[in-house]
Amino acid sequence: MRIKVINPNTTASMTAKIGAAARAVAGPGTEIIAVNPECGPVSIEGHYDEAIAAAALLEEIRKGEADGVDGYVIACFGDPGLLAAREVASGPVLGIAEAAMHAASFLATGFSVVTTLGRTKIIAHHLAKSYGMAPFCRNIRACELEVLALEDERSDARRIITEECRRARDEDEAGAIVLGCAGMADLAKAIEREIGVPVIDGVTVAVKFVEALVACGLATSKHGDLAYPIAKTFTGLNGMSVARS
Ligand code: 2AL
Repeated sequence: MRIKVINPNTTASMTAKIGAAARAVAGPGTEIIAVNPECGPVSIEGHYDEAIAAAALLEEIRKGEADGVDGYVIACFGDPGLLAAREVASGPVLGIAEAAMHAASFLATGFSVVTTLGRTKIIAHHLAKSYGMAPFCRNIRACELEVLALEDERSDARRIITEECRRARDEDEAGAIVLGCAGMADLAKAIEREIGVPVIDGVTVAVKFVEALVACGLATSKHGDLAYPIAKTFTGLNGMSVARS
């Protein structure tokens, strides 16, 4: 099967890291197509970034449909454009926040999210509530690290994130940690070894959940609100249409 993993920011080094994490867990029959859009923010750190990035992400879903992709992962912790992506896609679409939070709820009675900038905490909070994960979510913590610091080897990101995860374990009594950025995908196992509780990177668990759903022959419901978008003209957006033949 083919799973398209979309990093909705335009930073290619982060896409490569996300693709490597996805391939490390993908089954032998699974091809991972890791992409980022050409247009949009270099990092997603707020509602505005998410709104702009979502349009380009949906274009990647449209292309994936034309290419016969079986399922998708939205590799940004705000899960931008998730429900719109499900309207466009026939196969399953999972966001990394929803995948990671659900995985954490299977492994512990409570988890804390450790994310980048404080201003993104409200996004994770809203997601936990809308996914029904609030009862499991002990806390949402920020490291005050910009997303692109995760791409800079000179930043002290790994140490700072590890220490915040350790505080989450001890101060929140979190049985598991959910990493709050796709750019942290390469850190999960090292942090887990250091602090001794499950540390969940959403990219890897989302890939395995999509794989499982496709293997079970399950696809996105086209009954009701997730039906394909209504074919219509999008004024000023050349060639944009989701009409299916
Ligand atoms: C993210 C993420 O996963 N990718 C990105 O650009 N921003 N989320 C976050 N909370 O920093």
